[in-house]
Amino acid sequence: MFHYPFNPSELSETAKLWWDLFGFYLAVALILGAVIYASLVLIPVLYSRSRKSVDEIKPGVVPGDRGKTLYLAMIVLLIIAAFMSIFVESYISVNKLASLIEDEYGVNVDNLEQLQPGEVDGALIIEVRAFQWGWTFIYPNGVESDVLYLPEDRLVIFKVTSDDVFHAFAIPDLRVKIDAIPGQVNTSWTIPEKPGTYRIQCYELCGVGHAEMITKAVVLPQDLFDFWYKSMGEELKGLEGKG
Ligand SMILES: [Cu+2]
Repeated sequence: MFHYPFNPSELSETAKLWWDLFGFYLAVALILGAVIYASLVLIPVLYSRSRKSVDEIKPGVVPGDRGKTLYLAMIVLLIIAAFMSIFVESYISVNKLASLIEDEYGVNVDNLEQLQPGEVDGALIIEVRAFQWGWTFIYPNGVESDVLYLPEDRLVIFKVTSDDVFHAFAIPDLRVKIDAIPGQVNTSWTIPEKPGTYRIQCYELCGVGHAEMITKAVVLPQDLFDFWYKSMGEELKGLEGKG
């Protein structure tokens, strides 16, 4: 598991994973870039030293010099190894986080579609409805809000859909992004790690109000979130009782 030492954000588990993978891809790209640019300089120098006349070079015939052929073969192998390492590292990192979540919450993050809104082993499932132009967040206790309140250090699962056209739900700081499609429910998740206020924005051009389709995610310490959640739920019950 590669850890990116310059990670500017430990705001959520998904953000941490994102930065670690970004760091790994960057390292691979830098190494590969260095080898390729060095080759651009080295190969003409190596070949020019052989001072072969144009008549000696025959199309389709590899020069007899094994050293240069070996050098080229190693570059090709390195490029293949670099791509393989990206696949392997991504697979290992994603699976490691998934198994941690499975241990803690009993939830398989590859299989969230089956879960129904409601609380599952301490995880919070929130329904996200996008519309032209805004957001509604519906909690398991029936509370609806246009600001997304989240508990710190708890698995939060988003069930995302749209009332009208294609939108995309995103909390960039927490590295959450998923399409909101009418007639379809897409699932995403995160574990917020730091209380604070983060921007929520639509990432799919959805009409003239697209740029203003902004709200905020407020991550609260668990006790504060529980207080908000309970008191809003009781208020809702009170209103329903009167009606
Ligand atoms: Cu939109």
